[in-house]
Amino acid sequence: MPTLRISNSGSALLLLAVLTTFMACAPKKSPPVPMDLAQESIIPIPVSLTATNSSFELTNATDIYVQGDSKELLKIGQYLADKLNPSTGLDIKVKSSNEAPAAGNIYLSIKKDAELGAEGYVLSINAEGVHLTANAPAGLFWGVQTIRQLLPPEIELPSKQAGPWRMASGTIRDKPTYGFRGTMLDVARHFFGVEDIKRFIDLAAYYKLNVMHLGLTNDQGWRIEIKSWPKLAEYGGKTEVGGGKGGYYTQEQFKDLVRYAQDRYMTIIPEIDMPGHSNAALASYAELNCDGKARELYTGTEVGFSTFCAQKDITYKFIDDVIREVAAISPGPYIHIGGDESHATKKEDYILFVNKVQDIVLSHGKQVIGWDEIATASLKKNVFVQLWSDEKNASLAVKQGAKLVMSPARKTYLDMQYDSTTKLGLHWAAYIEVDSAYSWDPATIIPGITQKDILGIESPMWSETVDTFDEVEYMVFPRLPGHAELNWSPATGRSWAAYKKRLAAHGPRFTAMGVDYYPSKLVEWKEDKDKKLKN
Ligand code: IFG
Repeated sequence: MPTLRISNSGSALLLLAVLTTFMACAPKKSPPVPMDLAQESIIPIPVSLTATNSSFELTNATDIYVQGDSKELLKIGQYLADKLNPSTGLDIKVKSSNEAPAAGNIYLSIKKDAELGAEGYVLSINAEGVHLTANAPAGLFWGVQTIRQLLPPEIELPSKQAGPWRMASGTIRDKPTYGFRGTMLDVARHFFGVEDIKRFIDLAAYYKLNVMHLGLTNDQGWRIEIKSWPKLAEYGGKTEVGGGKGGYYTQEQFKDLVRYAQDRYMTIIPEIDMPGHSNAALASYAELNCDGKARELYTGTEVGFSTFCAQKDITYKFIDDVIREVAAISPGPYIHIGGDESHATKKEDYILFVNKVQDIVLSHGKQVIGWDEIATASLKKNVFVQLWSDEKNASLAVKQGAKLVMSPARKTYLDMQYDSTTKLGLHWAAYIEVDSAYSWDPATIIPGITQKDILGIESPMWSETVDTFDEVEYMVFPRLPGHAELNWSPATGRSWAAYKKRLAAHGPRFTAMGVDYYPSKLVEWKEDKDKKLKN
């Protein structure tokens, strides 16, 4: 400590008095509270993490700085600020800067790091600040989800909370195993409005999923406006399972959903299920039926009784019109053509139909994805096949050079009951408790199918037995976070015993986000209030 040399005692006393007064007024910077980053409960678990046993605290002096003035980075910064401000009340602002900000702030910047790929990120936290870097904006967006999970669960509450708002310090390097990390909502059996879909997109993004597959058409409903065939939505969308009022998305509403998903680095995959699961269209236009007779609207839950007429030219004119209009409002690369359970279609007609429809989708600049039965046709290049029930079709697909989206029903179908007492859902594939949903590996579940054949996992939520989004949440959570981890995190070292401890800490996060989750008895939920069992 340098010693002060003062010529005489008077000025020494004066100087001492000034220093003491100054020290007394300076804001007391309490020393950072030690916290252990390795004890945090991030889902999906990051690839690597180094804890440094300190912490960073958000204060009313904290702002979010983004490097440069790119609108995209400012949007990600604002997304984070909008997640932090309601519960902290800190009025965190988003600012652009060309260099790292002063201490006490959060900084998002693009920094080349080849190992991280297109979606990876590095999150560095110390007492002075938080620095999130990535090769591309998507990586920053996924790193922002990790920041959210490193703050107390109360951060997700919509109203001002006491705090403090501390994050454990250290460094996280993270990136996904699979590039296609999806979930699906069947909006045809029961219709779910725009706000429900936006909420599902938000919740899926929190767990770093990047695909939202919407089952837009089925026997019970046609849910997307097609201007050249207006009765599809107006008539084919007017009911649902159980006879309810149904509904549909106008093309403007669908474009709004696409934008909302894009802002969360999520791709919407529209599914037009065909040739089967098509009663709503067959009820809307008589000419689409082989016998020229319009079908009745259907509000039951049987499957396999409907088919487009593969032998009629008008069928392909119709499909070309539909695919053209859906492709025009779907910036993502894929159109899902369904292809499942076409029990009313002759085999040779099914193959003729699927081969023709693949050409139609390709002619509109989109890539085909379909349920695993399409592998029985002649697959074009670059087709994705979604395994759901027949493992032989998966092998057929891979033999034809297709890549697989893994949705084995007995592991990923979120409409399956948890156990025999679950009031909602079905169990034709399996009862799927939370541990069973987590304890499998897509790269080994089918003999002969390995990681190189797989794009990723998608978790479908079929809606025969649910008609509110609350009920969807009950079936989707807490199983979807486990699937998100199988999609994002490395398979090595994975165990239900370790995962369930992290999942337990997400109970309060689900509650803070208003998610009506199934409080499985297999998990010691860190909920401080008894959650009434909905079973
Ligand atoms: N199988 C049907 C779905 C739905 C589902 C309910 C597929 C690909 C059973 N097809 O899954 O339409 O009815 O669990």
